[in-house]
Amino acid sequence: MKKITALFVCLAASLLLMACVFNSDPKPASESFVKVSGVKFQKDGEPYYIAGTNMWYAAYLGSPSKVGDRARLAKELDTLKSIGVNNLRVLAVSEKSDINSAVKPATTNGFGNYDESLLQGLDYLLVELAKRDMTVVLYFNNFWQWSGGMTQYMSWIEGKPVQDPNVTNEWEAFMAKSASFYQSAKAQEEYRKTIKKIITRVNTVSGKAYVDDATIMSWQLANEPRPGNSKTTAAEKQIYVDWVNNTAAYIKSLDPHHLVSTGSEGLKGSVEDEKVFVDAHSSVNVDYVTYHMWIRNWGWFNKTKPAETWDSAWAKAKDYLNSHIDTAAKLNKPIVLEEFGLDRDMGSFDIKSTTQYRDKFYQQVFDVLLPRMQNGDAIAGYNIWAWNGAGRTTRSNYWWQEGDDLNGDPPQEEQGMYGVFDTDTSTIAILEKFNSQIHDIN
Ligand code: IFL
Repeated sequence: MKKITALFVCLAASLLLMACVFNSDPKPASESFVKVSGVKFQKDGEPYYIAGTNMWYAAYLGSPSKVGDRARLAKELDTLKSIGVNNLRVLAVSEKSDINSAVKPATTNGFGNYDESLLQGLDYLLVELAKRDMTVVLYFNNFWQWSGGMTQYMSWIEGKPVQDPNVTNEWEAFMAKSASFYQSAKAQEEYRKTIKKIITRVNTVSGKAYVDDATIMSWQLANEPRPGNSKTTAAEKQIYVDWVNNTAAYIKSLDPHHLVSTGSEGLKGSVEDEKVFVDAHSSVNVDYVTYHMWIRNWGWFNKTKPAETWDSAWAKAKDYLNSHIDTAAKLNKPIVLEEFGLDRDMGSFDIKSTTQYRDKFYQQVFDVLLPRMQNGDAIAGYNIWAWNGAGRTTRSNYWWQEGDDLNGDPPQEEQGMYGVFDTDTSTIAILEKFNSQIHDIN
């Protein structure tokens, strides 16, 4: 009898094993990841164009803690999905900072001290994006101060407070401090620990390992990393390029299937040195090229003299748009215009103010990108900066304070400056039309 029971148990175990083998998904986990094919993206073997927005705070909304707002997150994602948006660019981690220009709370409260509820917000976001067949670009750091970023790393290491450039107006000194991050062995060690922490995470909502999650389109080194300020030396430029290449290689060593990108603004974020931009996007570990375009921040357009400055600003913008696509073609990689935006008319932050120049700007940008996409050129998508959606401010001075709605305009800028509200119907109509046009390209 014992023998018969043992035989039966053995048979049942074998059948179970066979069932497991035959039922297991034969596709490798990376099958539906966004991939690069020449100068284009593909997903599930089909062309994949990025029709996206920046929403740096999306993982915050997913948090189960009081900073989160899961109902708002669902509403924002539904609205974005309904107008054809298929990609978000999102901040993965923030660093706790005391300055007014930085978001609070933060993911990292000191080296190795993570706020698990914000990480769970990222878990939740990934699941909500997957439900809507959307993808996400996740950046690990920030050259600017609004999320703590590189200067906060240096502040922890040196034990000195961050000098907020919104207060000091010393942007050159700020950029030099931010760029000192690349040269600090301790900063690099801690940065890599954070990268590893995120990449090796297992989603607490879905149980899926991040490395297996096709919702993640790309890991990104940082938001707008620059080699330094206007006085950057040749040696510092090389340090920056080495940092890009070494970090990208490190990410690939942890996760060979996901794409890796820099978060660079292009020539303007490369101390206007074409070689720096090209060298920072040449490595096999950097899968595609990124660029940003800020016609008012860069002094090409004057928001209080729109009619007088528009034509010359647009001439520069058109050249910037096209020349970067040509550079990407030479590198034989896709390029994404992953940030651009313009103020509401006359620089108003009021949600009720008009957006004629912003609409004109978006439309003209899209009129440049669409034929180049249709022509098979290297431009593979865009993300506007940024989506405010249902976020609102009640502050008469428009500055964010802890506990306020989170908006696409980060705390270092007035709420309503560049963000698109869900009531901006003329702008949204332009986005919706362009998204449908690019989804028709194959
Ligand atoms: O908010 C800014 C953000 O830090 C960025 N680039 C420009 C945005 C608007 O000034 O990454």
